[in-house]
Amino acid sequence: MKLVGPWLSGYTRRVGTTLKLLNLPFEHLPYHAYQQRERVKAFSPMMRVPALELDDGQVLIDSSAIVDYLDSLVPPEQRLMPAGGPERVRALQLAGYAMACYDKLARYCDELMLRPEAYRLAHLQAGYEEQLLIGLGVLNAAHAQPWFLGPRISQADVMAVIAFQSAAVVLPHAVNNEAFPQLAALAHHAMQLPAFSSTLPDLSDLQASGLFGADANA
Ligand SMILES: N[C@@H](CCC(=O)N[C@@H](CS)C(=O)NCC(=O)O)C(=O)O
Repeated sequence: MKLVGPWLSGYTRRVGTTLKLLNLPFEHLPYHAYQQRERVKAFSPMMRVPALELDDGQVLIDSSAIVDYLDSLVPPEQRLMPAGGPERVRALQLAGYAMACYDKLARYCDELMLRPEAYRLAHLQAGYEEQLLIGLGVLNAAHAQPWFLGPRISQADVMAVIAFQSAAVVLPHAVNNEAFPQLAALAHHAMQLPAFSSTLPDLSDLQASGLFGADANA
C-alpha cells in the first residue's frame, strides 16, 4: 500500500499511525496537498490527502474511510474500533470530538496560511479557537487510563493525541500541558510507541508551512 500525504497533515498522520499500530506495511509518499498538487493528483484526483493506494491499484480517500478499511485487514482483537457495545459508542463519541477538534484547527491554519493578514476574519479565527478549546476540554475530561478505553488503544486515542499535539504547536498560549493535563498524559503515553513518535512532522515541514516557529510542548 502507498500512503500519500505529509505527517504535517493530521489526517494523514492518523492513517500512518494506524498502519503502524496494525503492523501493516506501506510506502509513505509525503506529498503536500497545496505545494505538490500534481504529485498528489496522480493518486487523488481531487488533490486531497490522505490517499491510500491499495496493492490492486484502487485508491481510498478520507481518513475515516481508510482507517475503517484498515481495521478490516487485521483480526478482531487487534482492531482499533470496538465492534459493538458501550465501548464502540465511547470510541465513536471521542474520536468524533477529536476529529472535530482537528477540523477546527485545520480551518484556523488555513486562515493563517492561505489568507493575507489584511483579509483574515478575526471573528472566524476566534470562533474556531473557541470550538477547538471546548472540544479539547471534552477530551481532557474523558479520563484516559492510560487510554480512553482503559487498557486498549482505540481510534479515539489516535486522533485525540494528534489533535492535541498539533493544536499545541499552533496555539501554545492556549493548548499546553497545564491547560489540558489529561491530554498531555495521554500524548506522553502515546509517544512511547513508534507509531506516534515516528510520525511527528519534521521541524522543516513546520517551518515551511508558514504557520510560525515551532513551539510544541506536547
Ligand atoms: N475529512 C478528510 C479531510 C482531509 C483534508 O482536509 N486534507 C487536507 C490536508 S490536511 C487537504 O488535502 N486539503 C487540500 C484540499 O482539500 O484541497 C479526512 O479525514 O481525510
